[in-house]
Amino acid sequence: MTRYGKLIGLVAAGVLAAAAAGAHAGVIRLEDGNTVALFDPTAAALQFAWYVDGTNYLREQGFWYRLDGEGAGGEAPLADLGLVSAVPLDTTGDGLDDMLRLKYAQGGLTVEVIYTLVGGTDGSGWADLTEVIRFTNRRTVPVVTHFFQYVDFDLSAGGAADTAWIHGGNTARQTGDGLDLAETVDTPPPTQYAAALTPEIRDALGDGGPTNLGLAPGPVTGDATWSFQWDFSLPAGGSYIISKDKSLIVPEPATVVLMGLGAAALGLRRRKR
Ligand SMILES: [Ca+2]
Ligand SMILES: [Ca+2]
Ligand SMILES: [Ca+2]
Repeated sequence: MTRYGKLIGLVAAGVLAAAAAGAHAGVIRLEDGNTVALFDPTAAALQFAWYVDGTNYLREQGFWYRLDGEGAGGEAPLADLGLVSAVPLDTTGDGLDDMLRLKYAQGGLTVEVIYTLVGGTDGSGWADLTEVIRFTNRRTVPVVTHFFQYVDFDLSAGGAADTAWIHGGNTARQTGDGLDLAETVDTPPPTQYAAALTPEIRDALGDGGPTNLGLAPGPVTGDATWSFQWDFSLPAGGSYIISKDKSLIVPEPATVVLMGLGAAALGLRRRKR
């Protein structure tokens, strides 16, 4: 290799390394048992991966907000409020972070998000993620808030054959390829909600105008997504807390074993014949 060739090689390697670091800048990884969750606190797709037993089932989960009388009138990703801090924590003492505390703030309005990830044993196909969102208004006037959670899971291959629906006014369900996902809002139930095929809801949140989800429980089948919307007035000096739990269940190993036994029995019968 010529001197110039070497130089170009070194520069190219440096550029690639910098690009790789840039792509991963700010990414926070939570891990527990059989599960890994990846977050980018400054992106609209705040959580962009959720692996259970080595397979990623999440394309995007993010929060959006609209404040009456502020901004351009449409919804903005939570990151637009301004990230103050992002602190991963290891609460189980195994050396792996399993909790993430995020804090966003703007002009006396603070939004804190706390994620807690709990995995199952390897191969169990079970994992759980809880989210607590706390709003605090330190302004001297009330803040009329519209807050959205947008979720795009892909359970079947490419997410093309999933079914999603909202039931009981507070639970989102999604199934596909034998997988079962449930997200329950423990408190308070959303004011509005929708299940729809991608990219309908995501486009509405990003279109610059005010969006209200109405009550559209589905079911929808295809590349399914869903969204919850909370409408509330945060009094001066007041706070508001949303608490949610999401769990993903792959068919239980016991079921798989029984299916395997059934297939073996069938094979035995065939051989006897
Ligand atoms: Ca841990
Ligand atoms: Ca909108
Ligand atoms: Ca999807």
